Amino acid sequence: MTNSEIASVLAQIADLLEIEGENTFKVRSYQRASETIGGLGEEIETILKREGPKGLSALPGIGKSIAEKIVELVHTGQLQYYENLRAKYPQRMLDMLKIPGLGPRTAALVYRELGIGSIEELEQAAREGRLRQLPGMGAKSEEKILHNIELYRQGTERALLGTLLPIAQRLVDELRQMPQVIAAEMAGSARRRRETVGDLDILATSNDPAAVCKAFAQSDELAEVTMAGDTKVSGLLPGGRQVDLRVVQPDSYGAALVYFTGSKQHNVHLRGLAQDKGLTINEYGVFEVTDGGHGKRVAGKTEEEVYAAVGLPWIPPELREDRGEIEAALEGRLPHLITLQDIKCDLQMHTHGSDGHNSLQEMAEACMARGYTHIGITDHSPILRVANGQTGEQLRQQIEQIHELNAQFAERGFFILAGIEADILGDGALDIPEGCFEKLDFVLGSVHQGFSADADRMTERIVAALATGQVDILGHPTGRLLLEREAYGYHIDAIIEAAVQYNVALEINANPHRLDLSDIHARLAQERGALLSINTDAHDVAHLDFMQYGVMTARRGWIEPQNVINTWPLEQLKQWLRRRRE
Ligand code: DGT
Ligand code: CA
Ligand code: CA
Ligand code: ZN
Repeated sequence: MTNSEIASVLAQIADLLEIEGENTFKVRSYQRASETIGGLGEEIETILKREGPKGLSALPGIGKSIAEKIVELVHTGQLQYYENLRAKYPQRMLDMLKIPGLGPRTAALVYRELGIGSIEELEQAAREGRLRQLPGMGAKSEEKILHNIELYRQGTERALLGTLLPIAQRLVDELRQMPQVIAAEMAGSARRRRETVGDLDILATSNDPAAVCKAFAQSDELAEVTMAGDTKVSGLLPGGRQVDLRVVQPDSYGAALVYFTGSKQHNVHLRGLAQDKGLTINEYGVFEVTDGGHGKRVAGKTEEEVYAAVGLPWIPPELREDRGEIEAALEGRLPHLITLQDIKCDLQMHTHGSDGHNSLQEMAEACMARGYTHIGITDHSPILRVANGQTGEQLRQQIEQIHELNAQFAERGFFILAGIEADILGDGALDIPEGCFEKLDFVLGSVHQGFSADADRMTERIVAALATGQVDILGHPTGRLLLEREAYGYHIDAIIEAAVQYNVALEINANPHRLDLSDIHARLAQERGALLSINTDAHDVAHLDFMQYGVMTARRGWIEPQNVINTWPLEQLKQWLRRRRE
């Protein structure tokens, strides 16, 4: 049983208890336990083997009774308490909670009063105007529920890159282990590192495709195999998402990779280039065009060869969206893209100081282990009570503690910058406690409240914040949550212009739910001369690994390392931060 499976059962118990009308304390304890386990760096099974149930109770937020339930779940693969709760309600009742804005209280209400136990039943009731008779509901709420069901359905058509990429990587690794496989690679949007992915496309090359297909169909990662041929396997992942494997001949591998990596628009453009050269390009190779159809094969074995045949250098998959990369390649001006190895620091993370799961020291150690030379700590500011924002007194203590740690870390070549994630208030002022600005090394300003304001007002508010001269980095600039919440209204041009004018770096928040700025906005920012900062916003040491997704988004945005302040040596960063503190 994996940690995420355990976390999911605990989260469902919390939802069911809330539907039951249980007290919030009890509900909250299951939610916390779920969050703790979901964010653990180590498998629960390993902890149990080593330390027994005691090892569980030692984790934050896990009491004796929940620890016992986890032990039962791990040992028997089942939990009676959970099964009993589930049995009280229709099978698909909890699906309703996946609809944005629909909580357990509403689910309980519509079930109790109208016997509604699934999304479809809820949709029908809303269409027929039967929800408005319920207390606290009206025609407006029916409209909103219908709109949100629509949003939910769109969301299920795609999944986060952060969810699917690790699975795709495991599948590719399995293939590479097979003796018959010469090479394997993911293709499609996952290889292009698009922020959301529809389905997984995987390619392998072998002289014995049937054996590869047969072995792949046995993979533990697949919940179901829907089509098993001699050169192609289609299957479903546990959540129902599709995976396609194609096994091709070595002569065609490069051509197939180009074809199935896409994007479709990129491929169409390539075909045009080929045509101009009297060539035709497809998933099998590049061929000379003759009167009778396909003539001699000129390329196909590798991607480099395929691109070279149409007069291009190899183009990184992240750029293959037909957003000017082919023109740039033709003119020899493809960007020198940033890589994960360029990143020297992470400048947004939370600790026990606010809503993080780890101590300052633990975050610092984990960052050192990732090879960083410095980091910035940015716990929440006082006004954000829901996230346990720090008071001035607490912040001053934290800064003291950072100085002490820095004295210890000096010999290890590591430095912590004292920062804050300061809320941008309604008028653009920053929520920085009295007398703290001078003590801080930097300020990350973010909007966390008042999302319903219109685009003009929100933009004014953000621009006003940048104009205070107190902000060094604008955190998650548009507030979007992928597949969940649209960005608040904003005018990106004005925000970028202000970032340039006031010398503020715009964040690419690397959390796979955010990736904010997006690839397109990041590219625009770089073109206009703005600086960028890629940060994980980690609330747990495990989240520090999100950095890779931020870098992927940056690469899709054509970002070069020198424009990202996280690639700078500490001295250069310090000097830049001092620009408004001297
Ligand atoms: P997704 O799965 O919606 O996130 O996006 P992709 O890009 O993975 O698209 P998918 O899975 O439909 O197809 C994988 C690749 O196969 C796609 O990027 C390009 C190639 N491909 C699929 N259909 C066509 C087509 O009709 N023409 C061309 N030129 N290429 C195609
Ligand atoms: Ca795909
Ligand atoms: Ca596909
Ligand atoms: Zn935040």
